[in-house]
Amino acid sequence: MAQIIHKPSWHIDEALATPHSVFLDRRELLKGWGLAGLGLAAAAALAPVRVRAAEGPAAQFYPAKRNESYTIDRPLTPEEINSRYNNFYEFGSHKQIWRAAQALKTNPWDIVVDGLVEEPFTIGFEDLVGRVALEERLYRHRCVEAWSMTVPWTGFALADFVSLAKPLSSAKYIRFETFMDPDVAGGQKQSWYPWPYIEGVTMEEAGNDLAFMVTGAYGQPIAKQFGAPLRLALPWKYGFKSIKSIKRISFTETRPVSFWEAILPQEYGFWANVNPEVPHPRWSQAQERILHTGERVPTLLFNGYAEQVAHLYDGLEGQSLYM
Ligand SMILES: Nc1nc2c(c(=O)[nH]1)N[C@H]1C(S)=C(S)[C@@H](COP(=O)(O)O)O[C@H]1N2
Ligand SMILES: [Mo]
Repeated sequence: MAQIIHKPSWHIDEALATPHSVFLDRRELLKGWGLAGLGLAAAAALAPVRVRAAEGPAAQFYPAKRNESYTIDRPLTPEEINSRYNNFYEFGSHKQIWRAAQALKTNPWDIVVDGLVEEPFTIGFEDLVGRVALEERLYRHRCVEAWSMTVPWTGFALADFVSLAKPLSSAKYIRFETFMDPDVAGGQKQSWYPWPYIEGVTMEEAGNDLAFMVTGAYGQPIAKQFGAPLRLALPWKYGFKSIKSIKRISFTETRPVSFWEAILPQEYGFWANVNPEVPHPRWSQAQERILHTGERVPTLLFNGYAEQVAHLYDGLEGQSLYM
């Protein structure tokens, strides 16, 4: 695996030197589970790692009805695989962070809404979920590391949240911030990272039908390692845009600088739209590994969602739309 060649001036540890590189090959991972060469039946025999419906916040809303407009032509990634292969740097940079993430306390969970809105407010997660309509959607999920999954998310349109928040017409972007609690999330003790995790979208992107606020997966409240109780899913962008465990949502006039952009602006930008023809500076994006089968398939422009989102970028061709 190629490393960054030039050393940044600031302190960098070994894990940070390869953010978003593949620490574990999928085959190694399956080997680690004693599953190499075995089929799905064996994978399914793994104990599921998830919150039981009765324990999760807003559990009474599950399972939500599937919206058939958002189905895809790929098999779903088994929950047992997905829930043990995550990126959640607050809990470490390895691929076993699902265990560490169980320390997160998600109930109660308040979300601050501020910035360019008629009236800033704080809303409890359960209260928020009570004001929107939950539905299930099957989405592709493509990490910049060139692996992909297919996930049955439950949630509500980001546009519905925007209506609730009542932004001013001067708002051009939405900035999302993850919780900050180094006592619970050991990764946040690594002071060379610019915690908390930040992500952002334009108001136009937020209004697109595909932009989804996720509260559940696999028919239940989302497991902690997926970013409970509230995360984003922006399926036409690389996975790092889909920020987890959101605590604060701010409407801004200036473009937010995201966590990864602050660390490595030459590798991770604001737009991060999936494009097979634009390689990451250290690896190709032409193909992806479907996580649970190991199959390599061609990556699609906008991760297969070009028809729904390509128009969002008309007139922006001069920008780095694909990193
Ligand atoms: N707060 C936070 N959000 C995050 C991350 C993170 O480390 N912290 N990782 C991102 C990356 S790189 C990816 S690929 C997805 C992974 O989501 P998953 O673990 O549900 O597959 O979450 C994104 N959201
Ligand atoms: Mo990622």
